Amino acid sequence: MSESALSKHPCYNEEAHHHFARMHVAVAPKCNIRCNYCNPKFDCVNESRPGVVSEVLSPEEAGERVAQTMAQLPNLSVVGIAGPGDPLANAEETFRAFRIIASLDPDIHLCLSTNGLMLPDHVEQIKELGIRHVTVTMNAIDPDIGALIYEKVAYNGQLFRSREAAALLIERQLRGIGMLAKAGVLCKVNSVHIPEVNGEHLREVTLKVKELGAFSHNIMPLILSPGSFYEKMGFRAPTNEESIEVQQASAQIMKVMRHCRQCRADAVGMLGGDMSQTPELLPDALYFDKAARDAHQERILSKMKGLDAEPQGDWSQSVRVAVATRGSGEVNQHFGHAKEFLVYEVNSSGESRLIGVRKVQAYCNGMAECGDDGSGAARIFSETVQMLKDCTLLLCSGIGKAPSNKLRYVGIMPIVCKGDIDKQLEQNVRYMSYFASSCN
Ligand code: CLF
Ligand code: SF4
Repeated sequence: MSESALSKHPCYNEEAHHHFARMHVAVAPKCNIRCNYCNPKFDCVNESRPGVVSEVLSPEEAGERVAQTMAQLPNLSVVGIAGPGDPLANAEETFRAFRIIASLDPDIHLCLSTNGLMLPDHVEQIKELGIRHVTVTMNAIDPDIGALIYEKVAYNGQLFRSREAAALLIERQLRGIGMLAKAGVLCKVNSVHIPEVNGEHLREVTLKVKELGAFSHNIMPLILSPGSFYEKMGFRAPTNEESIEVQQASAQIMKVMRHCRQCRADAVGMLGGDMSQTPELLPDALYFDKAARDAHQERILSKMKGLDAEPQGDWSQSVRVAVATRGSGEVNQHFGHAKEFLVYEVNSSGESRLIGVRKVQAYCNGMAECGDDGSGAARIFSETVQMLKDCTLLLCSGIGKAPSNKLRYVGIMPIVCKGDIDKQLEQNVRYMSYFASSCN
C-alpha cells in the first residue's frame, strides 16, 4: 500500500478527514441496476443520502468546477465520481471527466465509486488513467440474499431479475475487486447495512473481500429513498447499536471505515461540512496556484500524526464521548452550531477510537439562550439527546446554560474545552474517572 495514496484521502484515512477535502462531480446520470432502496429520482443511495438529485454536469463543466474549487479550497486533495447514477454505466463521460481533471493537476487523487457491474471491463483503463482509489458497493456475496436487495440488472442488452440478477452482479463485483487488487488500485468496499436482510451476512462479505485484496470495508446504515420499494414495504435503518455491533465484527477481520457521511454525488468540502449547497462560496476564478496548493498540503501533512491504525487495547471498560468539531482534528465547535457529533470510545488506558458519526439538526437559532425559545428547539434538543443517549460526556467549544443543564439532567456531562481531540478525550475521561472514584 502506498502511503502517499492514503495520507491525503479523507475516506481511506480517518485522520486525513479532519484536514483534507474531497469534491464529487456529478457526470454520471444513468444506472444499470435497480437496488430496492433506490428511487431514481434521487442520487445513488450507495454513496449518498436522498436529496434533490444533483445537477448533472458535462465532463468539460466538471473540469471547470474542479479548477474553481481548487482555487478556493487549497486542502482539496481528491476528486471523485460517484453518481448520481453509476459512473461505469456512463463510462465515456466518467473517463473523459477524469482525463480533464488529471490534466489540471496530475497530483490530485482521482476516486471512483461504482456498483461494480461493469468493473471488470474497465480495470485496465482505471490503471492507465492513474485512478488510485475505487469503491465498490457490494451488499451480499450470497445470491439468495442479493435477490432480496436487487430488483434487476441490465447487462449486455439483457435484463436479469431476482436471483439471476444478483448472481451476475456478485460474480462481476468479486472479479472486479480481485482485478483491482492485482492492478495495485486501492479498493474500498461499501456495504449498505439492511438489518433484516444482510445484517448477519456482512461479516462474510468482509472475509471474502479481504481475501480478494480489498483495502477497507465501509458498512453504512440503510438510507431509504422516498418512494423506493423498501420504503413502501416498511424496511428500517439499523439502530446506532446495531451499526456499531456489525462494524466491530468486521473490524476483527479488516480495516473498517467509521467516518463515512454518505455524501451527495455533488458534495464539495470536508466530509463533515458539505459546501455543495452554498455555491456563493465558490468564486468564478479559473486560476489556481499549484505551488501554493502543494505547499499548503505539505504543511497539513507535516502536522498530521500519520496513518491511523485500529487501537488494540481492552475496550471492556470504555466510555463513549461525543465531540463537536469543525475539522483540523480539534474540539472547536459550539454545541448549538453542530450538525453532527463524532462519537468516540475511550478505554481505561486513555486510548480512543471513533465508533461513528451522528447527524443532528443544529440546535442554535440565534436566541440568547442557545435556541431555548420553547418551540422547535425542544424537538431538536430531544432528537439530539436521542442520538447521543449512549454518551457519558460531550466535548464542545461552548454551550448555553439551558442546554447544558438539560444535558446533565439526562446523564450527558457537557465539557467546554478546545484543542486536539485525542488529548482532550484522554484528559477529560481521566478527570471524570478520578472524580468518580473520589466520590465513591
Ligand atoms: Fe467520494 Fe467515495 Fe471517493 Fe470518498 S466519498 S467517491 S471514497 S472521495 Fe467517502 Fe462520502 Fe462515505 Fe463515499 S464519506 S459516501 S466513503
Ligand atoms: Fe440506485 Fe443502486 Fe443504481 Fe445507486 S446503484 S443509482 S442505489 S439502483
